Amino acid sequence: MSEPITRIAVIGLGYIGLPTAAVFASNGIDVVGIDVNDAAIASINAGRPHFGEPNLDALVRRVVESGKLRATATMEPADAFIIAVPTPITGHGIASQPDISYVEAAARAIAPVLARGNLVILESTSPVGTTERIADILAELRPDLSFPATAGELADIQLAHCPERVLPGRILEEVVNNARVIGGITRKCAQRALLLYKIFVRGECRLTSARTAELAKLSENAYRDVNIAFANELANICDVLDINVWDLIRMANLHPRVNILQPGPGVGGHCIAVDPWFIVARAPDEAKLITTARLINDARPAQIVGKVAEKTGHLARPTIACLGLSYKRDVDDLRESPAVEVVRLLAEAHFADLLIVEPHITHLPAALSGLTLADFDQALAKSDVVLLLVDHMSFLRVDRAKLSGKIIIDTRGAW
Ligand code: SAJ
Repeated sequence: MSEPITRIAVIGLGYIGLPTAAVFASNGIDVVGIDVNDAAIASINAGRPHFGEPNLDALVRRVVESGKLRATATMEPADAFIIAVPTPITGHGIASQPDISYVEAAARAIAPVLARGNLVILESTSPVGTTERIADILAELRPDLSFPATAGELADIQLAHCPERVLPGRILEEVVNNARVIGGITRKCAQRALLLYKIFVRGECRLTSARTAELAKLSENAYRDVNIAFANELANICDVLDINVWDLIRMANLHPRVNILQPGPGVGGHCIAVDPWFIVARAPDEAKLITTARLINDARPAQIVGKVAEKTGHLARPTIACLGLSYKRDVDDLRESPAVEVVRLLAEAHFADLLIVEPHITHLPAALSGLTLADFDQALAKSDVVLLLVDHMSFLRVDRAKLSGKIIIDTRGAW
């Protein structure tokens, strides 16, 4: 028997939780979103997302006005619980360790309201074994209910890992159309989760085990990290051999089975720069290539700063227009952004005056406090050096005449 799902609680109303909650709500499900951030709750209940993502504003406004989506700080009973909280890392570089404390806290918060027939889904990208860890926490706190580890297919509570795969900037489109991996602790758990996602997912849904789903998600991002590291390594090789790396890659990619990615100032965002460490933490001796790729990508910001110093060494104290802070094109997200790290290292090196241009933000992050956020035109007018860190469309459309006579350092190969 499987109870119909008419009411869902989404725990964590961030980049994944809020769009997911809003899409379920727009498909007629009663959704309550739970978050610890009072400002986010107030903003969502007023019909406004607390971060920028194309088309999310209109959707959130519509589902909040229709009463289908509501945000609160207190857990409520539901048929299904979807956990979409952050899973950061603690420590740095090779010492990075996954921090699943927010997932564990969500499990503890769900426990008191859990009821027979409920489905618990982990969407957060997590180290292998985290879905089972949630089941263990719930089982310990609710000895009156049965769980898959002991009751198998007959368990009162079903648990599954259904990792999100959406690309920031295209979330609403991808959340519906991308294929999904649905990993159940038992087959029945996966089948129950499939019924839930079928409410809105149009992409193919594949059922597997929770552990396979956990590693599949991590592998997708590690695959991209390794491929970007390859491009960045080529950039380093081209530097010593005096070859234009972007030209090189265009040539190599003419081969029908070669598709080299783009070098840049490093890899940012809350996913690709973080997730590979979850694999390394669980299998450090085996994950050699994944570890090396992370280290190559993490070394990029310092290499870019070295390049800037080299190209401006003849100037007494240059003024550098640093274009872009976000982790990639046309988003306002600064998390793990290599551009922020480049600017921070430049400031620390004290050899230049910096004018920072980031059209998607109104104030600088704490890591850059004391520096100047400037308007694009002003920064161009006042600078000797233009350092392109993010290939925002507005930067690519610049009037080339405004760049003439300046030292251009293009870390994205965009100009
Ligand atoms: N980057 C390069 N060179 C490239 C491509 C990207 O330097 O050729 C850099 C970007 O500038 C950025 C970083 O890599 O700093 C990551 O950007 P991205 O667009 O590759 O990926 P994310 O982090 O925005 O989203 C990824 C996606 N994963 C994959 O493409 C395998 C997305 O589908 C996942 O849902 C998301 O991670 C996530 O949540 O895990």
